[in-house]
Amino acid sequence: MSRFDLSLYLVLDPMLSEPFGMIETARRAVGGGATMVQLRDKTATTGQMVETGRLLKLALAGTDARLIVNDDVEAALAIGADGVHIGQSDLGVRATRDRIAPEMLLGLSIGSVTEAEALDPTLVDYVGVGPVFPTATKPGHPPAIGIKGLATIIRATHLPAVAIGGIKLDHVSDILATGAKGVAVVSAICGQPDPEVAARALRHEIDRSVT
Ligand code: TZP
Ligand code: MG
Repeated sequence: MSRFDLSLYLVLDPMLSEPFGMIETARRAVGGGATMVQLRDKTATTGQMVETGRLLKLALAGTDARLIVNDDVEAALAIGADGVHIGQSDLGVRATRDRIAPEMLLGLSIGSVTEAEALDPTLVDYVGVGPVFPTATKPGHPPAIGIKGLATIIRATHLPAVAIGGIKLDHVSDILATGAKGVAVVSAICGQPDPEVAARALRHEIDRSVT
């Protein structure tokens, strides 16, 4: 397998994951075909992130799934995560890259052509592009870019891109047709009656769309 596979990227949400908890949600999602798991908890302390992240790492051991930590570089390092994902308002690409090991992945959220053109592709491994559709999972998000906006932004970057924001099963083929390497989802997996079944359905649709 290549260094990382963006095709089915689970972003964890602690509230939405409550029925199973984040660890079990991730374990089941990976069982269903998720290739990346991002620990994203906007209210957790670094200590809590480390505690959850270490359990996640154990849960994913022996699978090909990569573990990414949102925003908290210190936690990512303590966990021994595979990478960090940051937004436009976080520490900054250069500062983050300087703090992590060279082999660690660095993901950056972008939502416009301007942001795509501004990033240094030698420092970033992949981009998260969105929100494609409006979503209740990220309150106060910037305006949705739509499929057309996604396609335009993807054309403006040479980096592998994963689409995010309001993505459900029905959107997968249109999303992948823009050149996106995958879909990143929260609520399409977290809090679903069975996260493994939900992930497997997405996996099937992804595999059907790329072949
Ligand atoms: N960043 C842009 S949209 C979003 C994040 C973290 C939330 C996506 O959640 P969902 O439930 O897949 O719409
Ligand atoms: Mg952030």
